Amino acid sequence: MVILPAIDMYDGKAVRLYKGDYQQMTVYDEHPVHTAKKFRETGARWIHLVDLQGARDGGTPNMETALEILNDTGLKAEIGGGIRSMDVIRSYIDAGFSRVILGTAAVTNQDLVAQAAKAYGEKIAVGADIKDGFVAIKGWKETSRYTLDDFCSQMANLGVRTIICTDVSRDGAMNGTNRQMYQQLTAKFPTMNFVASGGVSSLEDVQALKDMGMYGAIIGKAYYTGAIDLKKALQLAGDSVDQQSGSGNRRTNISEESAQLQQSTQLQQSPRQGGTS
Ligand code: AMZ
Repeated sequence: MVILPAIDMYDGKAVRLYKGDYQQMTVYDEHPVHTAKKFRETGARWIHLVDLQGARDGGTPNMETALEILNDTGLKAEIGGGIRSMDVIRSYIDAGFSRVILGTAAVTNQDLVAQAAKAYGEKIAVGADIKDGFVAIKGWKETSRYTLDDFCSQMANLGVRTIICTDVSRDGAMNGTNRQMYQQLTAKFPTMNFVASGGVSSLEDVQALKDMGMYGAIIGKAYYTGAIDLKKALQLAGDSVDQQSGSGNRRTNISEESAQLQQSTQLQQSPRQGGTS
């Protein structure tokens, strides 16, 4: 499973919101590229970036910051927030982003989704941000009429394979991720790649998501608060740079470490394990 540590950008800074509320914002880094470099040094291969102003207002005010992160770290990057036209999709992909995420446009402009999926294939993902049972748009300030299931079916029909699914009520809340929702999604849409986002707060969450066949997990607040040790999460998921491309002994050591970690995680299962909250 892929682990994507996250940077949400606002005014060029790395911030976190509580349940997507722009009034409840914590600034974690005035210069997000430093945080991104730490992700890289820790062994991450991927980064998840969101332009929060773009998501709320449209446009891409944090594009420069995003490009700096991409170019200075060499991480594989996905980005969402304000991507609502083919021109913007093209700019990000031409700049070297591995994946762009369409949220609002996936609800309001499905011709764009189909056109983009046709032109860029796996580089196009959509965000399914679930609020009160329906897909939320425009910085999670509005909800559409799509249920998660209907939305995923529709996106599959349009040629999209990767869906980043956020339970808004868990985002930044550190209460654990919505395992039941992801379990149902992977069972119902076995050919899709699902990325879990929102509330991933422990190594047990990471293990559970991996076990149910999720393609990826986004780690946001849990990284910034120290609740999740990114290196351990990467090892548990089998996604650190060393595991993917390391040589000989180092690789063996990491596999052993990963097995031990997995064992100890299973031993320390929290009461939440297997539950829904
Ligand atoms: O935290 C929020 N309020 C928020 C957020 N993180 N609102 C939107 N987003 C993210 C989505 C998706 O990655 O999870 O922005 C992207 C969607 O943006 P848009 O502009 O396509 O709807």
